[in-house]
Amino acid sequence: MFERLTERLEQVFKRLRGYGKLKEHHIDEALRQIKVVLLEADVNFKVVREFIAKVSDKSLGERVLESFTPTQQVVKIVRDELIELLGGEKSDLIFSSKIPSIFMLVGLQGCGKTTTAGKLGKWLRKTNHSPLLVSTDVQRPAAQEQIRVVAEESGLPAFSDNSSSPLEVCHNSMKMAKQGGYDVVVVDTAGRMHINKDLMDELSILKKELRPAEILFVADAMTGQDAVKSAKVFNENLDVTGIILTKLDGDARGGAALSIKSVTEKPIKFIGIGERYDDLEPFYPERIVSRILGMGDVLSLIEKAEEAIDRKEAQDLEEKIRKESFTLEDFRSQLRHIERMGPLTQILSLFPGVSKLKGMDLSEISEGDLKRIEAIINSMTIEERLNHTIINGSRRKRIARGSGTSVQEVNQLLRQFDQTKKMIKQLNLISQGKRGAKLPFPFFDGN
Ligand SMILES: Nc1nc2c(ncn2[C@@H]2O[C@H](COP(=O)(O)OP(=O)(O)O)[C@@H](O)[C@H]2O)c(=O)[nH]1
Ligand SMILES: [Mg+2]
Repeated sequence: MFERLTERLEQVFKRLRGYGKLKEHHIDEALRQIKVVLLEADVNFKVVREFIAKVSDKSLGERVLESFTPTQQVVKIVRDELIELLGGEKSDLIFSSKIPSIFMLVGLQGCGKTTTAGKLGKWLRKTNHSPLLVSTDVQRPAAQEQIRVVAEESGLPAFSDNSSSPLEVCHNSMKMAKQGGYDVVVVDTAGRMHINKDLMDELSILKKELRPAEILFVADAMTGQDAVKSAKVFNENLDVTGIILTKLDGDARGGAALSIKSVTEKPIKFIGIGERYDDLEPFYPERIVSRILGMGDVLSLIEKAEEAIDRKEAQDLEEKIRKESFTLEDFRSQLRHIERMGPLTQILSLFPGVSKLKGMDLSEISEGDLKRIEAIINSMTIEERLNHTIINGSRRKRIARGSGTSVQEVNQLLRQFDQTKKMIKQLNLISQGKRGAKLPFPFFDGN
């Protein structure tokens, strides 16, 4: 589903992540690319324009550019706006207070109405309803036979008789529903190749007489903007209550899905993802967007990480790392944050060229180790903390005594800190593109 869209958006974000420091013009450029991607996916151009304007508004503020993770922030804004575009919240079916509820399926020929009647019936059955299927297509000879077959294949009852008017079939089916204790009547209606007045008149009469709880426009996602245009006309004539998008399993580019809610102001309630009667899913905007962005897990990780971090502190630390003025004092304050995924490891992982931190997994340090390290640093004078190179043999002895540890342990900590500093230096060389810069084993893999 939407593979190409996913692929293209990933490329845009990847490029964005590649810049060391994100600038306004980088975001502008990314937005231009996203615009092209959406237009290529056949999203309605007005929808695209509004979408880009909203994302741009939210991305170009200081808050994003100066945040700890500007690219992730932009990704998050794009995600949130895509969710909005798809309707925000999941939208449930509405049942009438009087039994039976009538759900009318409307749409052009071939969009999947009859198949969807079977799918929806099956889904209703699964959610403890008792649906009856009926078709109001009395013109096409095969239509009544077809709804019987669909009902049989999906294990549901269908009503059909030899009535000559759509309204009459409906009224008769209503009687059967009441007698048989069916609480929902799914009404499959006649379609046409193109929108015409006859069809709209017929459907308007049905609407007026039946007072359906739902009029669901069935849209073939494969037809892109054509589906959106007909949705608009059907909605203007019938004031539909929701949309079912079919054939999302095909090579639909995503244009219909991303435009239809915005253009009609009606929610997508279900999606059809295959030809079988089980291939119908309630529509969750958030899940679809995660699929489109192809990074469901990554996004939630980003959110977790952001919660855990004091942004201001993270920025200060990043600055120190870049200027190589990271001291034992900073080291100690980082150790205190280990239980909330300290910014140190995260910032390091943002440096270009560092794919994965290895051996730097501070979470493996035990509680006891932490206490000892902290005690050692506490026993240092402030000069020592700010400049560890002055810590000679006699100072080491004093610190060991003061912290109740051994000189070996003090040495070990200083060695560890030295290695961290070296690693930081190498990272800076790499991010500045210096050749020959290598990451010291055993800290992590470079690439
Ligand atoms: N792949 C796929 N095919 C579908 C889906 N929904 C319907 N179809 C197919 O679309 C064609 C037309 O469906 P039909 O229900 O007869 O459309 P109608 O003319 O609107 O009643 C049939 O071949 C269905 O199997 C879907 O979600 N995915
Ligand atoms: Mg049909």
